[in-house]
Amino acid sequence: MKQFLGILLGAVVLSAAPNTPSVAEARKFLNEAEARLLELTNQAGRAAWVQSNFITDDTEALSALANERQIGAAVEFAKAATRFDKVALPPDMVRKMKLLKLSLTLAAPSNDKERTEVTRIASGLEGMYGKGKYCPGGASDKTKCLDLQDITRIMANSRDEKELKDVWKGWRTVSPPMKTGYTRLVQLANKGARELGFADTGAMWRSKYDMPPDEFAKELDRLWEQVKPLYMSLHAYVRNKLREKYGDAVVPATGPIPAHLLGNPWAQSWENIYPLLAPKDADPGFDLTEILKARKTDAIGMVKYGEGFFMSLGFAALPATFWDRSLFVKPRDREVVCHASAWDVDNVNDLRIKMCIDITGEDFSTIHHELGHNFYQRAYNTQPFLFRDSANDGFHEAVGDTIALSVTPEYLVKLGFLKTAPDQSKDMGLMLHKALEKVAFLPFGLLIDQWRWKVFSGEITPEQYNQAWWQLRRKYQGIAAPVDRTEADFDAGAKYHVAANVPYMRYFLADILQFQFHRALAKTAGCTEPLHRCSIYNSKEAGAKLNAMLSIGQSKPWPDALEALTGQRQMDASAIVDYFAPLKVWLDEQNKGKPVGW
Ligand code: X8Z
Ligand code: ZN
Repeated sequence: MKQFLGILLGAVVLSAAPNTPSVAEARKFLNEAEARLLELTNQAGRAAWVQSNFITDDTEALSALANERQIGAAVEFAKAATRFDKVALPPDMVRKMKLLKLSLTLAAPSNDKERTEVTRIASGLEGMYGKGKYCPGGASDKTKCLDLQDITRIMANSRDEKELKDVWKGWRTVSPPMKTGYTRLVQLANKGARELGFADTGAMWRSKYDMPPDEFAKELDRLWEQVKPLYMSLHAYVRNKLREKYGDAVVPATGPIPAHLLGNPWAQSWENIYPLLAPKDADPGFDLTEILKARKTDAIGMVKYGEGFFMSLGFAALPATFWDRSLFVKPRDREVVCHASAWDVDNVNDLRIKMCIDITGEDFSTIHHELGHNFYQRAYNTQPFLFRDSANDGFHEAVGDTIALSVTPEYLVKLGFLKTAPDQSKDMGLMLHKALEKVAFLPFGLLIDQWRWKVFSGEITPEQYNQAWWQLRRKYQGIAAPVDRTEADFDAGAKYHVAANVPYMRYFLADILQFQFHRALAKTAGCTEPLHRCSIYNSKEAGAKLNAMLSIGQSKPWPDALEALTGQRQMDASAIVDYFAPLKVWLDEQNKGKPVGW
């Protein structure tokens, strides 16, 4: 059979030989594709901006239409690119052809009706999430309805177990109506992915990392094994402290932690419960939220601090249009998608963020995160269109977080937020606070797409969506739902990125990469302190090094970009492990004689 195939293929190739396209034709094709995709991407970006800033049936329809056109063209170009598969092209053109086939997150089917359907579903799901509210008094009493910002505040600050359980459950009333649409989205997106030659949408997502998709999955296992012991120690310590606070009946000695007690609607990062867990006599003896509030910092003031950090590294100020066009505060009179995001609407310099800023330390970090996207976007804006993206998606998510790691006590002194930096001998608190943000997040970052990949492949069927979701939550995070769940619930849909179909593994990678970046940049900046005390603020050398990596965009495989900054070609969790090494020792001492694991 093999030989037969060989002969057949040979015959096809031979007869096709005279028509083999030339390099010049390939170049012309790429130029046209880039110009057209830039135009359609910008149109879709504008429509999406308006939709997210003003959710109505009409803006949803307009955004869906623009997406349909953009996706339709991208699919056509990806298919047409296969015409050049056998042509010997220069490396940059080979890479562009490859990226054309990989650029989509949602590959709609070529059938017009189905393409319209899937883009409408996608816009609708994001809109449902954005408009989502929990109305404790029932639908009749709208004045009592809580939006996600209200729920986030309650989960961050309340220590009333009943109230926490109520809002935890309440937020999950927004997602069951999404399940039918989501199930259909999975079917249609898979059909589109198959037309492009991928087994399913998950396989398409895993193909974007300059290595075979199976090898990428193995890389993730390797990285997770590197950080797992650290997570286990943190989990055991937190469970024990929560038992002391809420009692044995609520928090089991050896089982998973109930998901409503960790200070966040999804239990994805736990820094808001730091006060319950703080070591005695430890720093931070300061609370960034309180400092910001006491200084009467407003939303724009918070963003200015973020911009100031990037400028201290040598980056140019944000354009005036950034300040005119961004959304910083939740409007009172219309529905918006509050989930924070960063945009470059013309793919050159129309940078914006959209965020319903709260004056908190958590949002101070998120602002740096978002600006990291904007400064990255601007750094690669002179690349050809197909190279205007990050080295891999984890890089995009890591840049702003890397900067936020430099928000050290010494930096806060420079801003005038603190009179003096606390003594290093009391740093366990500082490190624990950071671990509640970064180490707690690792298994969450990993599991969302473990779930979605199986959903796309069909290994998890719609009848098993919720049960499989909680199995993974238990397996990786060691947490459990505080109330019984059934398949009438759709808890995955209560997370933005599932409703909005945004891949999530990027955040797991970013959690690892940002420490690798921070370690390299701190060295460049000449810092000899422990890593958690290093700030690259004001270091033009570190800024130049960072910019060298950012400006590569996606023009090279990601190991080249990583090497430009760190000298390493592999993602390496030793940086995060080293950063928290003293904390690990301390946690293990606290956990002595107590159960670890679940
Ligand atoms: O979605 C985000 C950013 C926008 S790209 C705010 N993050 C993830 C999340 O909120 O779930 C940042 C950390 C993880
Ligand atoms: Zn981001």
